[in-house]
Amino acid sequence: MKIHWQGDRLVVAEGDITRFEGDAIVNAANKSLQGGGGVDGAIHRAAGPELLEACRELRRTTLPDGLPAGEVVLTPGFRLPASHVIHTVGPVFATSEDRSSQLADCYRKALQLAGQHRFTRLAFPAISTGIYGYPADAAAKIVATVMRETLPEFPELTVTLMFFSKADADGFLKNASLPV
Ligand code: AR6
Repeated sequence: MKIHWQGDRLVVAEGDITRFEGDAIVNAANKSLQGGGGVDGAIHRAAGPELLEACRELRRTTLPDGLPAGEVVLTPGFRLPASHVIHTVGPVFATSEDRSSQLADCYRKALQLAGQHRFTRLAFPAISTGIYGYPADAAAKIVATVMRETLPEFPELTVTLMFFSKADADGFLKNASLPV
């Protein structure tokens, strides 16, 4: 599944992000950076205990209070096929407050970090749309906007949006309003 946009630089795929071979995968982590369920748990299991140790080292040094929503931090990928993990924390969905800018920040700052490191292949999961409850249709529109705005700044980067099911990938394509 490909969106022919920006010269095939945005790919929509179905699969397990822990199998992605590239410079980095993005982890939908939580503030503690100590692992969790969902894609975070899968990434920690596949990367091995060295990843948790690297995250603990971040907590001991640069991030004593944890990683705020919308921020990003880089670690090696250890036993993953991907060389690095960009950890980010999506917003917990709330009807009482618009947290779309935090979700946009996760994607934008991950792209910027990848660009700074001259990465060429990066994969994202559907941040916040699982345990954190963000509606997938609203998230799709935010992701599409960030990609449209930010990807042109990093011409060497190819981005894969990795959905866990075909239904999720199809839902994204329906809501994203990107040219197919
Ligand atoms: N590959 C690709 N996508 C996946 C995988 C996988 N291996 N596993 C799950 N997904 P979630 P969140 C999809 O809940 O909503 C953790 O406990 C899943 O189907 O992983 O940001 C953290 O520690 C969904 O579409 O992340 C936090 O506490 C998407 O990934 C909290 O969950 C995101 O679902 C973060 O919640």
